[in-house]
Amino acid sequence: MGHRLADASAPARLAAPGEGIGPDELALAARNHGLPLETLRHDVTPPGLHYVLTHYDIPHVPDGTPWRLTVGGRVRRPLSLTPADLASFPRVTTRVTLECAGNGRALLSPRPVSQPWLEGAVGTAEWTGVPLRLLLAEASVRDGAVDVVFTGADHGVERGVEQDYQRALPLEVATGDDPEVLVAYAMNGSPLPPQHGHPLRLVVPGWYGMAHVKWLRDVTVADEPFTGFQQTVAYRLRQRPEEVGEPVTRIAPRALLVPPGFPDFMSRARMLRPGPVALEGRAWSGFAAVTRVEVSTDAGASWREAELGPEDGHRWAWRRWRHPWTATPGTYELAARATDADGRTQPLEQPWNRGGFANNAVQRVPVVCLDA
Ligand SMILES: Nc1nc2c(c(=O)[nH]1)N[C@H]1C(S)=C(S)[C@@H](COP(=O)(O)O)O[C@H]1N2
Ligand SMILES: [Mo]
Repeated sequence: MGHRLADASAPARLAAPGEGIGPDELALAARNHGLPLETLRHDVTPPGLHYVLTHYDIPHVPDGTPWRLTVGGRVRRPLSLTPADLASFPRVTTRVTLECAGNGRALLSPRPVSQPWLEGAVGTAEWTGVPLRLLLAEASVRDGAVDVVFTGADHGVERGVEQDYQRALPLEVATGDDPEVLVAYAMNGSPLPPQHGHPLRLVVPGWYGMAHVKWLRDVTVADEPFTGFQQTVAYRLRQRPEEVGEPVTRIAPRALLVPPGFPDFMSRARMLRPGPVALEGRAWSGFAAVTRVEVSTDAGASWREAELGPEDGHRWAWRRWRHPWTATPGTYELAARATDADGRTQPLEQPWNRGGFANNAVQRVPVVCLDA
């Protein structure tokens, strides 16, 4: 008797009311770690602290493994490039804040059963590589192209569907220069680490993580919209499983606080002593520059303007913000809220969707200020 894959593409499950994180979600959470929020203090996230998300296995690609990036489909000159060939193209370094579309999922109710992110699925790195538009120009895209499909070297099964990890971008995004999409071969000045896509990955500044295909091995220009699992089944905003849904694309604005004071080991509850406290954190948006961050120390009843740090030419990276506060004994709920140049801001209560995507509800940080 043979073994077959179960129900192709059954809808993802929602947790029952009060159902805790199960062993499957724990296994995912232990593989795919978030950014410890105290490390929001770094402008560029040090290696190993950047969040990681991998649907299947991390491919084993030791140094010296032959690797080819093929560029084909509706092009006049198909390419087959080694990582060394890529080094002969112009090199660009861009500081990019990357966030998983599922960040905040585990805080939703009902909770979509998947990688159970709290708020740490974010990190900022300096990515170095070749602008994708130059590779596509070299390959010479033919008329009639609509999508560019990116394939990673990792393979697995998701909801009964066996697949290579694949995502597409519309042609105008793939060939655009704002943002400029990169085929990256370095992170923070070193070759990509295994978990971040060694030897090559896509970087799509301003877009949620799922677009940044790791272990990139093929780029195919297509004359029809791509209908792969990660494009049309996963990563859609839906209320009900049968809806087509809107695609998940750019990163919604979000501010996060560096949790002040010191934590309780088990509960992570924060404690601090009376006196001046510099509330600080980071804010970003994939749509337009962050122009405003407000801070609340009374659970969102009142808000005060935080001081925003300089953009310093890093449009696609998070911005620092700060707000001085003097703590007196008592309990507080801290919150921060970002607004971008298009006027997009963060909701106090999250509008729900089945996949738990693009949850940018305001973070809440309960703190206790002790008696001296
Ligand atoms: N090949 C491949 N690329 C991938 C993924 C994957 O599972 N396989 N996961 C995507 C998702 S959902 C996210 S959030 C980002 C995470 O990138 P990071 O692990 O470098 O932070 O990679 C994206 N690229
Ligand atoms: Mo993700």
